[in-house]
Amino acid sequence: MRIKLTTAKRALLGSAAMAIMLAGGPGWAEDKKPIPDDPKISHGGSPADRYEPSMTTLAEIQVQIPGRKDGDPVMTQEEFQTGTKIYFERCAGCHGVLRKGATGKPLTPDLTREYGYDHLHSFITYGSPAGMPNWGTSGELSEEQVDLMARYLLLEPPAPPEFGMPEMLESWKVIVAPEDRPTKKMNDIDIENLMSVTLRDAGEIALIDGDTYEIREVIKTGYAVHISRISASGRYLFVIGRDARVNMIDLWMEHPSTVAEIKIGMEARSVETSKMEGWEDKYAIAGAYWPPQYVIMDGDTLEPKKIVSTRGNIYDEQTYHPEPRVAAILSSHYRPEFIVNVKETGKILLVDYTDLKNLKTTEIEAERFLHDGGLDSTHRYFITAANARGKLVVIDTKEGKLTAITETGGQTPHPGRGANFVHPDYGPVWATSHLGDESVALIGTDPEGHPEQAWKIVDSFYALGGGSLFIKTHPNSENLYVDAPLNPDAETSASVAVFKISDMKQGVEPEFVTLPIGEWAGIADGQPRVVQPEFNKNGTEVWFSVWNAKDKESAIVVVDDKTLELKQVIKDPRLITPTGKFNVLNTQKDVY
Ligand code: DHE
Repeated sequence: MRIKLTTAKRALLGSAAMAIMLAGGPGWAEDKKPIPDDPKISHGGSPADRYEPSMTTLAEIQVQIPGRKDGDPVMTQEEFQTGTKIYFERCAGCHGVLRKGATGKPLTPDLTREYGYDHLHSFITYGSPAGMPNWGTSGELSEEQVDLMARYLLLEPPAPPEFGMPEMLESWKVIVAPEDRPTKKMNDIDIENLMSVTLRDAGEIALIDGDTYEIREVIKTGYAVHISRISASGRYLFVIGRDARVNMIDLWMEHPSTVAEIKIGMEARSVETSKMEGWEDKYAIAGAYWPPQYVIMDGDTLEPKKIVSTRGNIYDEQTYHPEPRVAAILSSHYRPEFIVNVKETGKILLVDYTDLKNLKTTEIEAERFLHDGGLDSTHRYFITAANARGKLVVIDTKEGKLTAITETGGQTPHPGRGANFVHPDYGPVWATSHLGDESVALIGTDPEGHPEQAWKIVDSFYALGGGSLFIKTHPNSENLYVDAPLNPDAETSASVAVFKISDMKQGVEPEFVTLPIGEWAGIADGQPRVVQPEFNKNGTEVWFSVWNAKDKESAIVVVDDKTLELKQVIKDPRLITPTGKFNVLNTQKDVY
């Protein structure tokens, strides 16, 4: 069954969603209850609120009250520990680990003492129009917790531990040495069509055979595992958990499994490997949220070679930021360089890995709050979202220079790696959807053939609703898929919009069909969200995660890209909270 939405229904869904989002608080209508057990709910009600980072690993560390002074509020060690846990899980994503501010305001004691207890108490209780969630009135924090947090913020923040070479070396394990690994592929899997699926709350990945839909392996990885990336040769799979544990998996083994692992910090989100010709599989790199740093590792063993801190000055204000997090990392195809997004200082680093002893880095002034992004179809340009600023930044990876910074016109662009296709009127474009509204924006990517359109937003149109995280197409596909997993409406968050690329026309709002993926999964219990379209290697099928609470059934739904009909529902008790999916060939070759 397929539903086609009328423009009126679309408008209604869009505006209802926006009304709820703009209200700032949870604002869940009775029939649209938050999805139970969802960690993101703890950040408040709007899609953007719910997408703020949780420093869940830092939340577990043991801290001491920093030297109490006369006049400090009385707080027991136990209360301080509880306050720290709540702070790292719910506040640090916006206000920073050290409370020096990020997308949210700084909350250092010099400021909080000026505000005073009563002000802090009501701020936490009622929130603010600027985006602070109403923790108290929404019931997210109890009256006791609001009181505790108002007192906690008057104290000096605890400093979480650093994580340098001794800690990394201590965590580093080579489980199968390179010389003991197979010299040829020892299994019958079509590795190029293998899908590495994040099982978020299980701290595992599932390797699913793209030909047979069979789960070939389930492999233990880091906590709240986040993304997978593939080495240039396609042999090694790298997986990173939010606890900053990197697993290196050898896909040639009879039963693919971890051959090396390391922890590169306390909180992390990104991992990548060297892809430049002549440097294939030589190095791996991972970026951390805490401590703010990236580390370059040996591509065969994960031996840590070089740790580089990202602490430094914000690109425009030129004031010091103590904790600029490392967001997306990509590998250049034009130079032996890693492309590293540094979120809070708004810098993109091009890290030359040819000589780690004499490390050369090009530091590009971009925009603050860099998040995710991908390459254009030629792989020359890196396009990335400074999402809290509503902008796209374009880097020329061949020349090593900033090319453009463009407003998308939407709120909080969130492209994943984005989607490249040839628009019938505008030529080659790259697309992003948005977290904060229902729009999809297309940016022209062909400065040679279409110089008028290059690096401008050439079109913007409506998809299902706000709360989109990922958008995808494939060179062999005629379709553009847009999800909306963080939309407050349960039906919308379980559906996907599909646009026919050849029907797109200048000046005409494109129609889309809505695929009820959640309904197709046939899950009776819970309110699963549908997240992250990912193609198989030939671009003939697109896979969706039907992401339910961890104690409820989830699924992967496979759709035939030509007919848009259901092809397969993959269910298995081991598929706990599936989210990201990474086809080996598409990820290895940066095809999206
Ligand atoms: Fe992600 C990519 C950070 C929450 C699924 N996510 C990324 C990247 C970053 C990031 C920096 C880019 C990595 C790269 O390319 O090197 N993600 C964050 C957060 O800080 C945030 C907002 C909150 C947090 O506490 O982690 C966050 N992410 C989520 C989720 O809740 C998602 C939807 C489900 C999950 O598994 O956790 C999620 N993020 C993903 C996925 C990608 C990703 C699937 C890779 C997309 C791709 O196609 O490459």
